[in-house]
Amino acid sequence: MIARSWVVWIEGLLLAAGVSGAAAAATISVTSTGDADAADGACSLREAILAANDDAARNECPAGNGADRIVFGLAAPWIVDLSADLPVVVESVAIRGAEGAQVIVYGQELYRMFVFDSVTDDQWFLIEDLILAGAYNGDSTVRGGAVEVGPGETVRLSRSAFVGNVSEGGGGAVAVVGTATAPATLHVLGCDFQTNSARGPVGGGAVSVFSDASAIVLDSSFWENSTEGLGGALYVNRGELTVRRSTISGNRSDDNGGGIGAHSAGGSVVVTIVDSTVTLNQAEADGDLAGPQGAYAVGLVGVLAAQRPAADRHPWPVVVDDELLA
Ligand SMILES: [Ca+2]
Ligand SMILES: [Ca+2]
Ligand SMILES: [Ca+2]
Repeated sequence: MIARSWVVWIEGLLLAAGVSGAAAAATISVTSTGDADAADGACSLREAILAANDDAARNECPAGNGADRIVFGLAAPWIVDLSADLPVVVESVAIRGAEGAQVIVYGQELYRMFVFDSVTDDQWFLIEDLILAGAYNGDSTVRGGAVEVGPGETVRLSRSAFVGNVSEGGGGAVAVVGTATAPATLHVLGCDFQTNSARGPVGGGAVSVFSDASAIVLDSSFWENSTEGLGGALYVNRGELTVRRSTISGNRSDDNGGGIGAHSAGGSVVVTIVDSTVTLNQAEADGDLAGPQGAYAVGLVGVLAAQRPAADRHPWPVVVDDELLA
């Protein structure tokens, strides 16, 4: 079901872009867990991204052709240890690991991973069946530890896990950043976010939806993520966030919104939560270790719409024992 919906989504985007999927795509197979950009007998993830970006062969990696696929050609499990930030991904591409197996990209707690942004906008990007762990964004002026979605772009994250990623600029694991004229879109489907962290005033321990952007989160879980800003798990500023059939538990904010934080500066913010569980999250705005309402906090002109599901499903919002330590 998930795979089929993914195919329909990609086909729709290709049609919308006027692209013939059959004519303009190459499959680039990563054949090394190494991270070199060198003629060394194997195609690394780094080289594959460059080959897909440039539609030209890069050392052992074959040339991309328009919207490409990057796959992993070795038997899982395996780990790509990064030695530097990965190149910005500038053209539509699907990066797919191995369903049901472990293909891990590890940032060594030093490096950023996937920044998706094109000059033309309206590109699409997919990450599927990957584990992204230990990414680090040390630049407080940009967002996202493991993934950043730039203005005008659409990204889908599917069946992937995000573990122990850290950002100094909001969005410990993932950030989506739009502009008024080029909004950005994030779809999260069947993903797990654990122990990611956003330092500094911009929040979203796991995911930050930052200005003129929207995110839809389905069938996903958020455990023990944390931030010094708003939203221990999820933060949205001047944008829209929809969460369905998901669990947000044990996350923490040193500001407000242990689970979800929403804030609006110069626009509107809408958070919709349906058929999900938000439990045991904590917020500690003033450090006195006492207070209620840690599940979510909505500031300024924020709107929180907690819709109830159909009668045959468990009622929502299920908010239990959340604490706002404020
Ligand atoms: Ca090589
Ligand atoms: Ca390409
Ligand atoms: Ca762009």
